[in-house]
Amino acid sequence: MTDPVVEAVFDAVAETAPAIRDALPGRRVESGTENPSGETVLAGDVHADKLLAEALGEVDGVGSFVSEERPEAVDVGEGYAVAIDPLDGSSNLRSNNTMGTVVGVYDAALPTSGRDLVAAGYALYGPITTMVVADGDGVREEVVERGDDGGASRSVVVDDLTLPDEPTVYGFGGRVPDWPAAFREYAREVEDELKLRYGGSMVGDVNQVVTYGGVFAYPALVDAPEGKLRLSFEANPIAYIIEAMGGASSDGSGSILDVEPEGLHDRVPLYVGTDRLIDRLEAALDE
Ligand code: FDP
Repeated sequence: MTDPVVEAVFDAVAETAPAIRDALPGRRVESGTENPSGETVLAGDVHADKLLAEALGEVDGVGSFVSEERPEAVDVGEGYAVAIDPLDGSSNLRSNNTMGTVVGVYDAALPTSGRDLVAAGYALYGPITTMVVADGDGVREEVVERGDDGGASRSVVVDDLTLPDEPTVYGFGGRVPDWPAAFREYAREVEDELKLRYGGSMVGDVNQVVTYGGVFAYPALVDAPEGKLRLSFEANPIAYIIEAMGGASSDGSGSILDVEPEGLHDRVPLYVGTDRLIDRLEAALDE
């Protein structure tokens, strides 16, 4: 049975999505601040973070709001810890390309492992606003539309989402010269088998894999063995969704969901997709 708190969390994310989109045109500029990972924050990131903090802070059963843009968790009551990447792929704001909001609902205070997730999802601000939600009932794709009352409506368009049997696409982040040799070799093989789909926002690129099957990676880099993506806000929620769809996730040696974090803003290499492609990746990195 659907957890009513999880439902309320995704209602709040859906209600916020039209306002996040509406505010983007005037917020393509730098905000003048850096986030806890040392990245320049755009005005769009700050605004999305503020709207989501307000909406999620009001959900009964949410105990803390934890954001990629904030150094500490914000205590908002008793219950789940909701971790948010408010505007994933926000460097696409200048070039007007896809972005999204990533959400993880943890039944434990953060930092904790992805095994404590009870649900995860993302909103995708593409030509259509969609939301992919994974919980105890499976994985669904929904379309989010503005409601007559100024809020939003959610309609399920695909129930019981699973990864296609035959993989079609791949998307790998980072610069090729910065990839370790073993990953470069794996990528060369994959290039012969699949089509490149890379747009520079994790949510958009993962949604290509969700739709067509394949593999997405932001790998370990030679000078950044932890890669770029944040475990609690990005990697865990995406790994939870892909595993719930019958796919696999990895940090290079095992499921992302088994990674034990040391800090709230830990980074981790992320490899997700069709299980046999992830098995091959782990074998290639192990050689
Ligand atoms: P962004 O910095 O634009 O927010 O971690 C965030 C992220 O985008 C991911 O969405 C994306 O996959 C990755 O970084 C892109 O990084 P590169 O610009 O280094 O390719």
